[in-house]
Amino acid sequence: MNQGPPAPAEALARARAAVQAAGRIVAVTGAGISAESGIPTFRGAGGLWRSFRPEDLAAPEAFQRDPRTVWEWYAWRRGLIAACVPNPGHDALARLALRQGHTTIVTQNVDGLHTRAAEIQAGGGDPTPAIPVEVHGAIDRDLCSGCGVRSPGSHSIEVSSVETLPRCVVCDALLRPDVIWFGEALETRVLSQAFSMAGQADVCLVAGTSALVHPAASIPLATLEHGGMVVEVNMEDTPLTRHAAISLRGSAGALLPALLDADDLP
Ligand code: BJW
Ligand code: ZN
Repeated sequence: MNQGPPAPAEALARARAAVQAAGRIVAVTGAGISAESGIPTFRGAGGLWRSFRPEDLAAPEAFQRDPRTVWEWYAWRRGLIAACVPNPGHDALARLALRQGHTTIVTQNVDGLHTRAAEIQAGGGDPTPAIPVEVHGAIDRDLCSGCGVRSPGSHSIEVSSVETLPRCVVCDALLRPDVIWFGEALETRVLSQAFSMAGQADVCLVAGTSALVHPAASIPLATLEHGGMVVEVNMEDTPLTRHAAISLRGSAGALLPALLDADDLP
């Protein structure tokens, strides 16, 4: 994988100093942090939206029109994600949250890799401080399209016809993956928690997101309004870059350990 140009040492040193001095930190992550685990991003070269149309797969109207095709895509992604493991970027964030105590991880990702990293890095201890706020849901969970009940998702979904798709045991309506599609509201409690944490943070560390999808893309702005700073880790510029006090260009898997793993950090 192209790791991009090396991050200038001076920017990295400034970012490390900012993290070190911060009382509260919020980390906002996107698909780029899981790219090095083998999970495709959405936009850019090799992104899912290069091969699939979001309006056919990630919209409630698509599910109403053709639930079989939507389930086919999500069953494929569930299998792909289940075979992936957290990478050094997830691990470094989990270690920071576990040792610092005032770090919140907010992720747009539905892949569950932050949670798996938290469990691994906690090493049998309590992973709770590193369990993320998942603003776009979780691909491994089902949501009833009728009564809204949630249940663990299956990995053996028969997608050959609508008749074989999973149904709710309570109301018999079709189940769907418990993720947020375009045009759907994010869960109020979850979104408030994300904005509240960002609004109290001294540093908002934004890693691997194109910062194009709202309202998640606005979460770092709450840190700026509070007087904190944004540190961005990405392979390329995004709409957030002009708001970032420090931009580190390169891969999250290389940069996050370099930024966060140090004996002298909190
Ligand atoms: C690396 C790297 C490496 C690569 N290291 N970096 C305001 C303005 C304009 C539009 C809107 C607006 N407000 C709302 C909208 C509409 C819409 C929207 O934002 N559209 C824009 C795209 C134009 N938003 C919505 O519809 C949202 N709902 C909503 O607003 O509801 C309002 C409402 C209120 C009340 C009642 C009813 C409605 C919902 C958005 C849901 C998004 N869903 C998806 C799919 C989730 C399920 C699934 O996975 O299947 O979420 S779309 C997809 O995009 C997914 C992601 O979470 C999300 C963000 O993508 P992300 O994570 O940023 O990934 P990429 O691929 O875009 O970027 C990867 C980045 O990583 C790149 O920058 C790379 O450079 C970088 N990278 N490798 C570091 N190794
Ligand atoms: Zn139901």
